[in-house]
Amino acid sequence: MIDLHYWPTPNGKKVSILLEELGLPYTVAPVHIGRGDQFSDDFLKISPNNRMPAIVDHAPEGGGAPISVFESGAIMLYLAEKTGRFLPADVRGRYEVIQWVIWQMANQGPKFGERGHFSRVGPEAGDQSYAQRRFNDETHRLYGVLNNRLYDRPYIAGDDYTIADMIAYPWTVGWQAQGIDLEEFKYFKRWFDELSARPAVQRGLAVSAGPAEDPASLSPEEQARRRRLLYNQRARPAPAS
Ligand SMILES: N[C@@H](CCC(=O)N[C@@H](CS)C(=O)NCC(=O)O)C(=O)O
Repeated sequence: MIDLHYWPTPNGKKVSILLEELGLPYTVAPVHIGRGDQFSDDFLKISPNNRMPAIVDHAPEGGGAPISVFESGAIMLYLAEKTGRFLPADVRGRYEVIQWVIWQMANQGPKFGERGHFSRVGPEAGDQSYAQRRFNDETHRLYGVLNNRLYDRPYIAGDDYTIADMIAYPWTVGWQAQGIDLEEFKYFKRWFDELSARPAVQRGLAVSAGPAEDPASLSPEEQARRRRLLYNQRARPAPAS
């Protein structure tokens, strides 16, 4: 059995989609990031960067103690290796996939994430126009990278659907809010429509972490507390020796 430490964001949904595609049994352990669950001592033991997703595999290959993995790219690789699926075994095919998994982790995820951040910050943070333009442009550029990649192959790593597709897809579900015109990226759109129609992708996207909360129901004080918690993080002190 696998514990999925999860909150329903694009990074969390990468892993729920893969688990659904694999048909592996898992239980969801909610990490309510607005309330600050990611800072609990127990969670930091498995995810020292105070970010979800993370997994704990209670039945790892070869037996022994449970294995925990944080960082969604590492989790995708771990689950693909464990099951021998969605990651080719030959060196060429394998590194086609791995380089796109790392592309997602180093480019698409962070840049799209910062685009979202700078589009949300309020006027109290001052003029954000430079940062907004920078990350809107990067987002547009990265859609172009995907579109050009998908021009002459059905999936990101080639002929087969792999974890490279599953890791990039959830960040594109918000294309409209990201200011993207799908007519400009028709090869991307073909891929996006195909993945969106997969039942396991739909199940993975729908995985919840409990009843949805209406942000408007939060008091202004609670909203401000949550913004500080998420937007003003600084180093945690090391334990005393
Ligand atoms: N590179 C990480 C990013 C994970 C990440 O940024 N998770 C966010 C939610 S999407 C989080 O846990 N945020 C909590 C916080 O900012 O304290 C991964 O891909 O796993």
